[in-house]
Amino acid sequence: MNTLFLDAAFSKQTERPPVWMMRQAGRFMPQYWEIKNKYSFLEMCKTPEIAADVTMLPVDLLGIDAAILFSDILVTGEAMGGDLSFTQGVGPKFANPVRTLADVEALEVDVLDRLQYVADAIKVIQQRLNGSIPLIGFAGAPFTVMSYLVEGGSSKDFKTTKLLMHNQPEVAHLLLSKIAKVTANYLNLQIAAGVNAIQIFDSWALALSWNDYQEFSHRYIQEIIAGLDRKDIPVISFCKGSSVFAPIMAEAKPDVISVDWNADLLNIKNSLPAGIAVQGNLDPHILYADKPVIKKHILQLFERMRGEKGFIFNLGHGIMPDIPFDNVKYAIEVVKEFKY
Ligand code: 1CP
Repeated sequence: MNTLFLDAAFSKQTERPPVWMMRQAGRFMPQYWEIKNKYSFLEMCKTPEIAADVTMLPVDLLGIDAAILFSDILVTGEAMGGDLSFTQGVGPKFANPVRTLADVEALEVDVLDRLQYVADAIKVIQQRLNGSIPLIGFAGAPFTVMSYLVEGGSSKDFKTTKLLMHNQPEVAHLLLSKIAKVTANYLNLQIAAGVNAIQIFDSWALALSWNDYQEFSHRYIQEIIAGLDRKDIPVISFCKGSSVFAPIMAEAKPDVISVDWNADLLNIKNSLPAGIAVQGNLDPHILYADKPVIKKHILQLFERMRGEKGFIFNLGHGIMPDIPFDNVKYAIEVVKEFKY
């Protein structure tokens, strides 16, 4: 197996930084659309052979150092009772938003059988990967998943979610603790099925104040990580807002913190306890630019991180759907040609 990714995640020396990209299997790929045009998004997630086909696209076409399971962070919310749909151009929707104590009480927690399709997909993917590179499993963090359940979909300001947190904190905490229980069980299901690493996505933590981040997000991530059957499986904690929250994130004891693009990556790494690796943190917008610009920005980051153990190259957030495929491929070539 190519162990670059796992070695860097455990802060061991590597000959170059390993590379994978958030949303590497997705809409920027013409081959993704060939599959997407035949099935709905949830059908793709729930049919192990199709989820495996999509997971393998960036493995075969881009040569990344780690694959990530094709699924979505919202499948936990669906399993708990959320009426989830994805519509082209609209994004995710929960038709039955969770806003009252009764709504929260109605959500189920003992739901692993409804997520068995993910374990099945992991087994098919591992057969296809055949030991070539590691497979990353993932789940959404409780705060980010809660925001979709409460808002009923995407949000710009998280107004309804924050009102619930501030006016009825006990209801928000009941909801978060239910999501956290399901998430820990769900990640352990993925570990048992054979993933080699775990990433927790708290995409919208950036919306929270320092105190609210600790009370409504960090606590639950800490609980999830503490409940994982980790063995030799590294845990990556990602949030937008990590430039600010990294010191709190470190208290949950992940192996890796995935950093947004606002911060200087070396400064963040130096501020963390020894043994926590960093992942990141190219601004994904760089991938719209001309190739010499892409190369310059990647090499700048690598010069800054030269000599550091525990660095995984990635973007500060996911690849946007309209980034040219060729630019993504080029960026990965630049990384793979680099030698420390
Ligand atoms: O229409 C389509 O083709 C569906 C688009 C799509 C895709 C390809 C969605 C809907 N989800 C995904 C896959 C996905 N989602 C992966 C697969 C692995 C990969 O290649 O990275 C992962 C890890 C996710 C996780 C996810 N879903 C996050 C966290 C990561 C992030 O980018 O911040 C979030 C916030 C979601 C919610 C979601 N699902 C889909 C969309 C369009 C969104 C975001 C909507 C919004 O902005 O609120």
